[in-house]
Amino acid sequence: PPDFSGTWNMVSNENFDRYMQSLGIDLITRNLAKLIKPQKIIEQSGDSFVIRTLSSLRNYRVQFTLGQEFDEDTKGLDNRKCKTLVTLDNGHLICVQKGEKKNRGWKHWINGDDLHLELSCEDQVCKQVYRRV
Ligand code: RET
Repeated sequence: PPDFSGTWNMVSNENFDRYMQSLGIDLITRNLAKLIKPQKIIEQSGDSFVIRTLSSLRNYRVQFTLGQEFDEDTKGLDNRKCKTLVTLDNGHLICVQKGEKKNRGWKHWINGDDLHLELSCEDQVCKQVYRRV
């Protein structure tokens, strides 16, 4: 199984604005968020993960254990509550965020030195790539 641990810097970000729009994030925040390249810091030990998304604008931290649903508060993003479940399937870390927004979640996988992240909400998919530092 892949080891997601490490520090990763964003190298590309497709359709982020429309993804943020689907979450109802305001225009000012979206315009600032589009300009930044966040860093991901992932700590994985066995089935437990801490993922930090760091940026000059805002930081976001999520902690979970594979297969254990938890209450996620997307504080600082769209400020919603979700019932969140992350599983590992064929090297893909798959997250489902049940709540007010349909079809919400994300997928992480590694390809060489690249960490891929696909973020979904309603009919929008944002594709991000991060490179290992
Ligand atoms: C930023 C800047 C402020 C506005 C928004 C942001 C989006 C953060 C996202 C984080 C996703 C985190 C994940 C964690 C687990 O892997 C960059 C903080 C909206 C979408 C998927």
